[in-house]
Amino acid sequence: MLQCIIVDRLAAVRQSQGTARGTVRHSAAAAKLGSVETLPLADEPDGRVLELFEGEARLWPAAFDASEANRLFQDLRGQIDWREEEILMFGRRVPVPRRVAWHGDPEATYTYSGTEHHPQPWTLVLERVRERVAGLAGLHFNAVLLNLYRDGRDGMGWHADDEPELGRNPVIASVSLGATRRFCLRHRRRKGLRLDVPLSHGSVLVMSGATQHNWVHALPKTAAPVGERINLTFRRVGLT
Ligand SMILES: O=C(O)CCC(=O)C(=O)O
Ligand SMILES: [Mn+2]
Repeated sequence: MLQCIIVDRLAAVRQSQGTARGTVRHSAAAAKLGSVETLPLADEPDGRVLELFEGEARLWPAAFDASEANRLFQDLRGQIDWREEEILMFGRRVPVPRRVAWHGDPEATYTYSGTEHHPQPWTLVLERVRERVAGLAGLHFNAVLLNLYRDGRDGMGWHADDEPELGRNPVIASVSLGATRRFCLRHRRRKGLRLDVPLSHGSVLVMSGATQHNWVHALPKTAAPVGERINLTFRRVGLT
């Protein structure tokens, strides 16, 4: 079973009537802090809608079956040139707690964390994953950012994928492989409005609509023993 952990006074409740099956929506109904919503694991053809207040996201918990996801993990772990990266923080360059890679079409140059990234070419494996993700999201992606979280000491802080080259209301398709980690979403202005989604091996999460403008997201570090995780976020750079 898939569990969405609700960390808010407002509930994210399963819609029982009048909306598509599998929809999770923030409602004004009172709910206990930390209440847990359990959803059946089976994928809907159109994914599970996480109907965010002023945002949109869709989740396919098992878009890639276990054997396919295992193979992808092994191929990417071994084939990608995982790099250390530094960001500028208070005038000092500090290493980010993860390994990264940027692949895409030649023109998909992307600036984030104060650094311009020129893409590595697509590999066969990345092209295969891109094709699958394009089918789910109904969009063509021209670049992908890869993150390797080696253990619970690796993570990513609060941010939005809202760089100017991604355009207005960017669609971000995120593929997770390896250890399940908690992906947190928080509304920018209503800070109590939060949704935690465990992203498991073979899952695909597509964020769209105004999500990047109104919400931030993070992958918190954890003291729990966790194995390696690879995340791929497919993006549309300069395509409007
Ligand atoms: O690892 C994740 O699930 C999140 C990655 C992410 O937010 C990013 O690459 O911008
Ligand atoms: Mn992000």
